[in-house]
Amino acid sequence: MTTTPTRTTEVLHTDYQRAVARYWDTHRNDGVNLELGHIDGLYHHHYGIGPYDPAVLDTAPQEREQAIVRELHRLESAQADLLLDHLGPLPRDAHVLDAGSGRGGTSVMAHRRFGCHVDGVSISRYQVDFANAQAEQHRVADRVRFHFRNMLDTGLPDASRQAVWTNETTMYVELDQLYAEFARILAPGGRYVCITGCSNDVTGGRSQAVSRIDSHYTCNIHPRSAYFKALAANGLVPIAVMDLTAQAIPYWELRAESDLATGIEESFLTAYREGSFHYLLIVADRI
Ligand code: GPP
Ligand code: MG
Repeated sequence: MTTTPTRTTEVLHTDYQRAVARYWDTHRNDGVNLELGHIDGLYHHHYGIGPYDPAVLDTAPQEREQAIVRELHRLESAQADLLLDHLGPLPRDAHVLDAGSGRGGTSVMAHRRFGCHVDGVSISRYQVDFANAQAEQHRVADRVRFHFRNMLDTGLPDASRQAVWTNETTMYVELDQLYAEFARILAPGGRYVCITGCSNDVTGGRSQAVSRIDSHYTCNIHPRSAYFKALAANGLVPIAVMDLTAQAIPYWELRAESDLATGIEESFLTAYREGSFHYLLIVADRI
């Protein structure tokens, strides 16, 4: 069975957290995420990586949009697959945490790949309910469960997780608090995998494009250095770091061609191309 977090403290601690919860509770008819998820029932809240097939842009007009949607979804699932490549191998009896689990797509994929128990936490009740309904739909609800909990304060027992990941969620929290919590719940030798967008300290202060992304999503993108400081301060030792920025650009180029574009595409393209923003994968082990 998956673990039901036992502590009954308040889930939302600050006005900012209440604002973030409200954002995700009210973003229900988000066309881009629902349309992509309808393809195979894996609903993601992260972006894609890798080249797209340029043939989709030459598809006949009546099929072009659906071809783009399929391709965007393939790239988003490829991103989750890359994250999972670094999370495992894991035994079937492993317990893992999806911290900021959204509508649950990466959690279902983790269970499919490893057979492991997955707990996801989100501060959006809507997302938790949606993700649990998906787990039922995929008939994995006995091993994949989602909880209305705060990833800074999960209520999970000490040293109870063999692996933890954050898939584009760390920009909503203080990293020191987050990694203190992960260090507490990870077993010694446990693995943490993060995919994130971060600002480039080398180029100085935050760029306009990064500020636009922050305000679009109500988030606070951290500088690159903040990740490594907070990991080191909490006994999480990096074993791999990949700069995925170049691989992230085609997704945004293709998304800009879609009717589902939300208006934030140009900010990502500008930020990545000018070098003020990186898309990183960080893998660390709990010592
Ligand atoms: C995507 O969510 C991720 C975030 C909102 C966090 C911010 C990520 C950064 C890398 C800065 P989504 O899939 O709900 O966004 P969209 O609706 O735009 O597809
Ligand atoms: Mg999305």
